[in-house]
Amino acid sequence: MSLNGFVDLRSDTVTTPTPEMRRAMAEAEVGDDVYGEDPTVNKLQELAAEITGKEAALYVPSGTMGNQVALRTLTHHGDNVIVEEGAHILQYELNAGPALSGVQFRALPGRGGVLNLDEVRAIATARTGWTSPAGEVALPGRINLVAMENTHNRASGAIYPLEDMRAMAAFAREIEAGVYLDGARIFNASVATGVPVKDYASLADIMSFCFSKGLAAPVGSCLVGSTDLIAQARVWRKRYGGGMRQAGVIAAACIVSLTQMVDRLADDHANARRLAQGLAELEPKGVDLDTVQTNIINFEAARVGKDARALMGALRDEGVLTSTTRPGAIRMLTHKDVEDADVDRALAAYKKALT
Ligand code: TLP
Repeated sequence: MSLNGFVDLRSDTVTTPTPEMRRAMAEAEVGDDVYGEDPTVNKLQELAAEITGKEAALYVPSGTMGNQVALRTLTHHGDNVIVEEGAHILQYELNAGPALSGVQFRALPGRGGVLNLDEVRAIATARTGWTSPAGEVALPGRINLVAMENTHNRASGAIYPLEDMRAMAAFAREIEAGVYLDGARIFNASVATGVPVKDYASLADIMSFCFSKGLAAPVGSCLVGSTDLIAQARVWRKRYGGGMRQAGVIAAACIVSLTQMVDRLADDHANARRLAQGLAELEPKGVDLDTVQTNIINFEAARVGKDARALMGALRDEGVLTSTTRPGAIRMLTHKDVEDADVDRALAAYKKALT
């Protein structure tokens, strides 16, 4: 149960730091990270690079800044970026991509967040533009970057299978486009599949991942990539106002995330599964069990003739907080502050609210 007495399923971002994290934060050795002199940040970045198998890492204040710094590092103004249409970088970042990087998103519908390679190929190789008598060509131009998200937030935490990622990355190389991976929850994907994070990361020029979701640290994300790209990203982080000073105080908790909080994500997945199965028993069409692969569940209220907003209100009255990412659906996430008993409480609240 969370501190406020609610079963808080709104997001895994609501997790509070563990006692070990608080201790590490209190005792962290610090310096000025804009000078590159914070030993704890440096240690975190070395650990992140090692675990992901990349040359270098950069600690950033949020997942959104990570996405935007990576986008700015990997593109130029006017570039085309292929994304799945529900991607966080497109849907939840206040149009920061076009605003800050000047990119054009070419959004394609995916299946469980997975892009269709044939559709990407069709867009990337289309030559349907108009040519004036003077020979000017009106085309959106070539694809410069392919951005994937794993696990996929809007697709109920679905895993982007390694083989699909590999095929997409190979195609991106073929057309000389870059590859970006929003791996905010890549450790969830890795724990669920047994595929090392390194294998996913190896397919991207830059990958980001978050400490402040299932890994339960209070603040921060990391970008990982080659030494050269991370050096460029460091410049963009500063330009975006993300150069932090004695950031070791928060980075210390992220080191605990990487060393102590990864394996336990399996508990979150088991709880999500139990919650989803319980909901499916109450309303078989309410949950697509195939999509519940990690820690995110969407209850399709509209599909079972319920008003999602009213249902969320009734759940709240029973002490269960939920959120939503699209009309008609109620989103729930399990995390370290959701225990077995909380799953029971959530199921009891649904039972009462639905009948
Ligand atoms: N996701 C949040 C909300 O913004 C929707 C959540 O509660 O799930 N990439 C992915 C895949 C994300 O899910 C998120 C956050 C981010 C990036 C951005 O991270 P933050 O919130 O740290 O900026």
